[in-house]
Amino acid sequence: MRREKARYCLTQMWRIRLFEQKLQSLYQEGKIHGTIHSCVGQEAVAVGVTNALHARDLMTSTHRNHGHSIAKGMSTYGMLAEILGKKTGLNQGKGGSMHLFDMEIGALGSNGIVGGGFPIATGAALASVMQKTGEVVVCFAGDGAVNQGSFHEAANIASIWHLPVIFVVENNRYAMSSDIKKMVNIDKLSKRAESYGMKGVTIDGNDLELVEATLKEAADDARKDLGPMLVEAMTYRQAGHSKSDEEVYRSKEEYERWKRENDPIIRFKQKMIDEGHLSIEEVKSIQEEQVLELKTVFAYVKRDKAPSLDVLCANVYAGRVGELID
Ligand SMILES: Cc1ncc(C[n+]2csc(CCOP(=O)(O)OP(=O)(O)O)c2C)c(N)n1
Ligand SMILES: [Mg+2]
Repeated sequence: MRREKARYCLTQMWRIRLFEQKLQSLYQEGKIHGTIHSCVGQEAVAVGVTNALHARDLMTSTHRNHGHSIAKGMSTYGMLAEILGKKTGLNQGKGGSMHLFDMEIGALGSNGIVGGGFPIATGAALASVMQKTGEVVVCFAGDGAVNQGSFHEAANIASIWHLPVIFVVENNRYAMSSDIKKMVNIDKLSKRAESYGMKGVTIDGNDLELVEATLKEAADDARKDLGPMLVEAMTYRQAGHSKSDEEVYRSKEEYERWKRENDPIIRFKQKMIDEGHLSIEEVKSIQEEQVLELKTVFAYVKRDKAPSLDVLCANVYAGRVGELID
């Protein structure tokens, strides 16, 4: 891995983690309405996947969407403003955390409906084929989402029509408080791919380089009309499910072990140092740069105003028929 690439990957992972940590404290201060879902511990999936995509490729995200969005290139300013309900937000502050959308960077939207991204991503892949754009679509989903009917319908149609969609299932072991071991009777979720006649693989999702290499192959195949793929990325969420989670469903030991032995940032920076791509000083300064960047972003966002009543009501309520035609 070249030095610049190593810098980029670590920068992106820190950008995501610090963003999530900032949200956590803003939430505790009562400054965020609605809810948020932290992806701390899952950063390597977001960065590895999006590294393998072309800028024009598309993605759909989930309720745990901040990492995917930042990694794909969404502005942290626009995101933070959106989450804090400011008119400078990506959706003028009307959508909040679970409705981050930015067509400029191919982000077709996050989704508060578990499994809601499958049909959207599959439809976008069909559009890509029909319009011959060459775009590949990544559909992020959680382990809980593959038990939804939408997964099975999308997987089947994507396979029979050879659509360029890659289903990236982030298996963080839990769907809210439900342990994956109690929710499915197979050892690997990627096994489900076979029953739809598509390729499926389970990988270590906290190994950024492996995630990127796997996705690169999947995207190359999709571009060659070789059809969709299911990639199960094993990972772990280090935070609670959302903001009200007593975490009685997992042990402290399990959590501590993942944090200590399998944190994607610690693993990546250690590997880069060991392989001589980055020095200890560089690794430190990357983190410091990101602390400063986020501080600056927040300082500006904080001063922004909430949307006016007119803006708040626009595109929310349907007008009278006459108004709509006008
Ligand atoms: C259709 C639907 N059912 C239930 C919910 C409530 N819900 C929100 S997140 C979640 C768990 C999702 O788990 P998973 O897919 O593993 O994603 P993770 O939260 O672990 O990232 C549930 C059940 C929902 N939002 N939508
Ligand atoms: Mg999960």
